[in-house]
Amino acid sequence: MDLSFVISLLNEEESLPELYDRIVKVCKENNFSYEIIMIDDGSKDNSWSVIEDLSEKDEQVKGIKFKKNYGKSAAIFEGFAAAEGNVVITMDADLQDNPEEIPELYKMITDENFDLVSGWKKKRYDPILSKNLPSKFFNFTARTVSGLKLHDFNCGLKAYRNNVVKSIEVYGEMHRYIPILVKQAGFTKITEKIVKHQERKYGKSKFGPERFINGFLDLLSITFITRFAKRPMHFFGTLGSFSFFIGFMILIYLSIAKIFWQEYAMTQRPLFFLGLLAIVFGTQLFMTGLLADLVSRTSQDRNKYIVDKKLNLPD
Ligand SMILES: Nc1nc2c(ncn2[C@@H]2O[C@H](COP(=O)(O)OP(=O)(O)O)[C@@H](O)[C@H]2O)c(=O)[nH]1
Ligand SMILES: [Mg+2]
Repeated sequence: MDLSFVISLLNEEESLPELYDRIVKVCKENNFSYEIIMIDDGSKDNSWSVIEDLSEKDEQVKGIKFKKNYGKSAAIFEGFAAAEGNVVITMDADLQDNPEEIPELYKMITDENFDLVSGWKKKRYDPILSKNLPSKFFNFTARTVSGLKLHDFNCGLKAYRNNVVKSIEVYGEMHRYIPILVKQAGFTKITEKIVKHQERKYGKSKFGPERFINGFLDLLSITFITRFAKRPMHFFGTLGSFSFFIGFMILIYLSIAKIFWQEYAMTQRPLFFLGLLAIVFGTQLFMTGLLADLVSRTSQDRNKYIVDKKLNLPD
């Protein structure tokens, strides 16, 4: 199969039929074999019955219905698990992304050998204050942290090589940072393509202001987890030992001073408290590292590595 579409949605009953028609039209014109996986994330409207209708009409339409709203990352994760096409395309269901971009994205994966092509809504049709500016800030931070030169990390329209989506775990609100996850999984051919963006035709945006805070915390945790999750002691242990060492040296110095030349009590010197603090703080960091190490030892995927190729061995 050439293409899998993974479409996660929440309350998009009006958009779905048109979205389906346009995707199928593009696929027919280009002779792509396809499947369309729609994940209904606990919609309160008729989205699911629309998906049921579509799937009766066309068996290439596959549906997953969540019992309740788990979030976009969860939906995308399930969609990825089901995707069989050589190229996997994620799209928003609200028709803000153009299905007409698909052939070009497909070609970039198959012919130009990219692992991930991320859309870039260079010209956005969203409110400036509540959307565009915050998103510029996010993308700047994400760029700095990850070293990936992308302008629009969170664009809904993306194309992946199939083994890429099987190698990453999208959870929490990590759908915003999928390119970072892909990079951390060891894929290097990541690029972007300018895509046309449309104004929302039906309904309204489902992401409110809470996404600023969540998005920011997720960025921190993604940076930390991908760098240190498998070896937390390296992070905490280094900091802790350093702090402990400084504190220890300060106290040694104060003791020597007291023994040999200082007349008033050691506790009257502010430096004493700094030394004490540094020792306590260092010990705590060290213990945190030790505990984190114990936790990560028992974690189920402590030995989960992504193997690229094997020779004379079963898969
Ligand atoms: N699975 C899932 N999808 C969602 C959720 N909220 C929004 N979406 C989908 O994500 C896409 C983008 O959402 P939208 O509200 O248009 O966000 P905006 O384009 O950033 O304003 C649409 O296809 C929505 O249906 C959610 O809670 N869960
Ligand atoms: Mg939208």
